[in-house]
Amino acid sequence: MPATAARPEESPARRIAHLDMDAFYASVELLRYPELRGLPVVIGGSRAQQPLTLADGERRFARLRDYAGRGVITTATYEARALGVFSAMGIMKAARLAPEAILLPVDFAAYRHYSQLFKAAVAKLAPQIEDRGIDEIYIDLSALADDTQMLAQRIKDAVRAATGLSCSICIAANKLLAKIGSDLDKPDGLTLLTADDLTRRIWPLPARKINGIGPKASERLAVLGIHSIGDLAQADAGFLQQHFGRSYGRWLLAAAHGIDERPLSTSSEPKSISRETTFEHDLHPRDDRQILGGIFTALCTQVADDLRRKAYRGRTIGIKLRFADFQTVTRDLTLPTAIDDAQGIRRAAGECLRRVPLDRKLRLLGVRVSTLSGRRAGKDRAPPLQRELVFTESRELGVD
Ligand code: TTP
Ligand code: MG
Ligand code: MG
Repeated sequence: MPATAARPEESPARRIAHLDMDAFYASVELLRYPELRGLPVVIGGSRAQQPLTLADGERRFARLRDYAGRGVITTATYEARALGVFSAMGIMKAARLAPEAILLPVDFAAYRHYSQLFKAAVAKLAPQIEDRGIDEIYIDLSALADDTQMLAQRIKDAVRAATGLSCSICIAANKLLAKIGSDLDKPDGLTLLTADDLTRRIWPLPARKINGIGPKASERLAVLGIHSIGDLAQADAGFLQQHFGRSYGRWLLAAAHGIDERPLSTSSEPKSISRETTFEHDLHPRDDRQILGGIFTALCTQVADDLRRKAYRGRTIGIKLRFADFQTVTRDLTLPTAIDDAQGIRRAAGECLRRVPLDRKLRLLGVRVSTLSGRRAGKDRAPPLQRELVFTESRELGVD
């Protein structure tokens, strides 16, 4: 075991919570359509899947079996997951597994609203928060006096009171363990992990449950006979460093032993803001020039709106193209001054576009603005780079 293993006993124990909303987008939709509670529901459609309200007030919902297109599922209720339907699965594939499941369109504005509500509710109880995206946060509870279980319950109650939604929370000694733990008793989980739980609850889990071991690393570990976190913890330090490099090899072993000294990063400045869309049908830059032009302009407008809503300007404007064969190309350019207007973004993105040979069909188009500076503070210096905000949508187009 690495020498740092004894540290947690020496330093005053930290209490770090990870909170993650349950089936977030789907749960927000159920607030709006309570008659769908208990049913398999999938979120991922576009406007075409908007429920119809009949003359008698009854609502008619789209079913997965009626879907035709290339949209992807953002999330599904636990009832739909029981049928094998999960995030990132194609809707057509999901339709074969759960043809009767309800399909609802994505409504980012609503999810952002509830995201703000739950974060504000937690901040009132515990202000040390690291924002990890739309439905999750870390909370540092170390400075608070109360009993850990009571704090966790109070936070869950506050989230429910503010939003009507359930979340899962884990309190552990650090971010790494809290993140793994919040998934252990989902949905509506309240998990406390102590030092004893490492071997009992963490080691039996697959190595990929560690945030930072992605699909590639977990595949390489599996080839080496390392499947569980426990396997990883028992591995030889030199062997891991030989296969994964010094720094990642060391980190892997420390992570498997539940060691993580990272503090919370409490400022939540995004490093880029982008919008991208996968077309319902591949589009050719020549034959579908007008449609593509419209989509391109709309993406620029959306990014400009996102920038202004979040009070940022950006100097680097980039584009992303994915061709029908999945080859992905990006181009960007950096302007002398930061901008947040749709026209300026469209002009710069158009420049980038001219640097890509457009001779094949496209399946995705994206626009990104980075090198951000806070507009509100009037500073022209880029804030610390921490995370990316990407709004992905699947768009239905009336073309064959
Ligand atoms: P998650 O927290 O990963 O999932 P979840 O909240 O739906 O379900 P769980 O109870 O397991 O936490 O993601 C939060 C939201 O982010 C999710 O509701 C939809 C969106 N999302 C996508 O759009 N695409 C994805 O591939 C994933 C994983 C999530
Ligand atoms: Mg979640
Ligand atoms: Mg999440």
